[in-house]
Amino acid sequence: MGVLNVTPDSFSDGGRHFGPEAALAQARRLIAEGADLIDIGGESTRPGATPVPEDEEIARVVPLIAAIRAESAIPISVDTMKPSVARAAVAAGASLWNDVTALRHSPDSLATAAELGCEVVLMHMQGEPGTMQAEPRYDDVVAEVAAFLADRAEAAVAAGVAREKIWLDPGIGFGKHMIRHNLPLLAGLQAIVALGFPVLLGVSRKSFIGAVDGGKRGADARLGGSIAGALWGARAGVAAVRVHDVRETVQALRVWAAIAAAG
Ligand code: HH2
Repeated sequence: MGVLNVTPDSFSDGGRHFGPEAALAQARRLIAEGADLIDIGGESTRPGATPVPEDEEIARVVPLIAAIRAESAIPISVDTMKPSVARAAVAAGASLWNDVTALRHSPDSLATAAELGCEVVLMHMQGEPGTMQAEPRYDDVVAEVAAFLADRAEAAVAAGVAREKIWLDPGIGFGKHMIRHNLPLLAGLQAIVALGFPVLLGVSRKSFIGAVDGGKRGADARLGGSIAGALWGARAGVAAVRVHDVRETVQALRVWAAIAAAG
């Protein structure tokens, strides 16, 4: 899954693809580099990001989805917590709703997902985007994230979302201490995969990579760690990895798979 943020302030690529021309050019690049899916977001989830009104978010993502759909059949997901944005995105050609709140943001979220009939990613987050990194706490991060995701999947099914449309995501970096929570959660990823749904993993350019690497270097200097995370996820059986650097990740996954197949 290639990431395309049409925001001025995303932590990883903020502002770079903000204009319509630049965004479409980046979508073409992600497709050419081997993405199987493009995730389009119009509101940053990083702590301190400015909230985006829904009409503005729709104006950012919908024309881009329509423009990609006009020239490519690649599946498109929309990264939003707002049901109205998901609805507009699906009408424009998106087939997956990627919701970092696991359909908890609005009282309409569950019913809208059921009505749209699209695939949904239910992601784990402790707290709210603005404050989630203030003081995250877990007794057993793997068990708590797994229990939350199982619970949200059941809530979605109870609301009418088809079981086979559901993806789960442990939400690396969302309400998790960089080292004490993200690393054990990644180490225990198989417990999330064992829940029986396809798992999406997003580690690309995240801060914990900088923390492990001992420095405060920026998001651009985290490619090696991002690839390590993607390969770790593949080994644990995740169905997709959400990445900014598609070409390098595809190559790494192809080499890993070729070696595995030769054994
Ligand atoms: N991470 C980010 C945003 N959306 N969605 C899922 N399902 N999983 C993730 O790990 C995930 C996500 C954060 O990364 P990015 O989009 O680069 O930054 P921002 O939220 O600042 O736009």
